[in-house]
Amino acid sequence: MLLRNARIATLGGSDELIDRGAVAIRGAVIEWVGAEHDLPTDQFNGLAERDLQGKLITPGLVDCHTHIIHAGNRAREFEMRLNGASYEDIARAGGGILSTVAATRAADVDALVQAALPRIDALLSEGVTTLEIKSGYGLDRDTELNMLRAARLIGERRHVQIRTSFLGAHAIPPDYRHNADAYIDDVCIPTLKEAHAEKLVDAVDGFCEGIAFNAEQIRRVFETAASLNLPVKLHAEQLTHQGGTQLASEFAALSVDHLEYCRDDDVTAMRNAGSAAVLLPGAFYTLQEKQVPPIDCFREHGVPMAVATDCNPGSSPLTSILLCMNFACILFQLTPQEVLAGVTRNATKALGLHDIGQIQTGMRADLAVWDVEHPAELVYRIGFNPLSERIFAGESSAL
Ligand code: DI6
Ligand code: FE
Repeated sequence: MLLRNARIATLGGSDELIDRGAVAIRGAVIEWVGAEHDLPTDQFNGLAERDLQGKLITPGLVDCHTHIIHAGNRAREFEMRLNGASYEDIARAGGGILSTVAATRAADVDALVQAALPRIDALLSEGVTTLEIKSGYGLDRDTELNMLRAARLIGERRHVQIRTSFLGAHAIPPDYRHNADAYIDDVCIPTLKEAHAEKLVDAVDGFCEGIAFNAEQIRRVFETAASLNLPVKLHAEQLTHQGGTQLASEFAALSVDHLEYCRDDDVTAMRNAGSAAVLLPGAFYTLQEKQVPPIDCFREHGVPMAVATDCNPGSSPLTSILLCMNFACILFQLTPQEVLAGVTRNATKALGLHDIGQIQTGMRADLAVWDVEHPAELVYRIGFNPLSERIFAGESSAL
């Protein structure tokens, strides 16, 4: 198809919009993008033309950090936190992630898919075309594998690209309560190998935190990842500074995520490693965190900033990427341009993908068409969805 008379945010480097622009799509691929007056019309005679009447086209949005597959909910803990309990208190008392682990272990693959689909659909309805999904609520062999199988099934049931991350090192399961090292060696690492053999793993993640694993335990998981040629990413410095960022940088992590308590020398390590910073304002908001990630330092060192929902039942029960973008501006002082790059070009970097995230010749035609004049309009409204059309791999899905 040939989309004409559109405003286009290509995310190709400059923030400039193309006014009266066109995008030519053949099959799943973008064949041409530019201003209408430069369009080599004869080259695209066969394509179905569509007049977009000035609507804005952006790359399809990429939610690069979610725990969207899980069973149950944690509304009760939400109430406990409103009454003064902290996220860490609840985790140490055996609630938190472990309460979702109990619910998730009790669900089969099909139940996990069914539970996740309404949340997935909420994201797709806001223009998401690629979504990362982590395991990490099984913490045993069977359930970790089932979560990843459920993630792959979602990619078959919906027009969306799914990227999986193995997060076996997410929390210490009750059966290994005083033996985190044995959990890593006897469960986490063997399960990672099995999941990889079943082609269920695109990247390996961990939670480096006082209430989870220390850097030396995560290191063993990352060494296994390296031996399997899998890229890594890490939840680091979310609640306290634990040195996860330095470790992740040693392994040239695709991304380091959360980062509220990260320091200047962590940022330089990330820059040297080429890692993206994934900012998760939904967790910051939900936990009423006060410490903002060092945004100016990321800017100064040119560390690409991505923005994601962290959709999970505890610290970020957020299924709106548009609200997440608004949070990133209001809570972290990102500009609307930075936020748009954060859910497109830079989110793509955080996943190690190269064929999406921008509107460029040769890239896959994953696009979002918005009934707005300017990208800032996507970000500033609260709770309004101006998506007019979503195009995944060249195919338009009516809303
Ligand atoms: N950090 C998070 O924000 C999620 N996991 C993590 O390591 C929270 C997961 C949960 O509370 O269920
Ligand atoms: Fe997370």
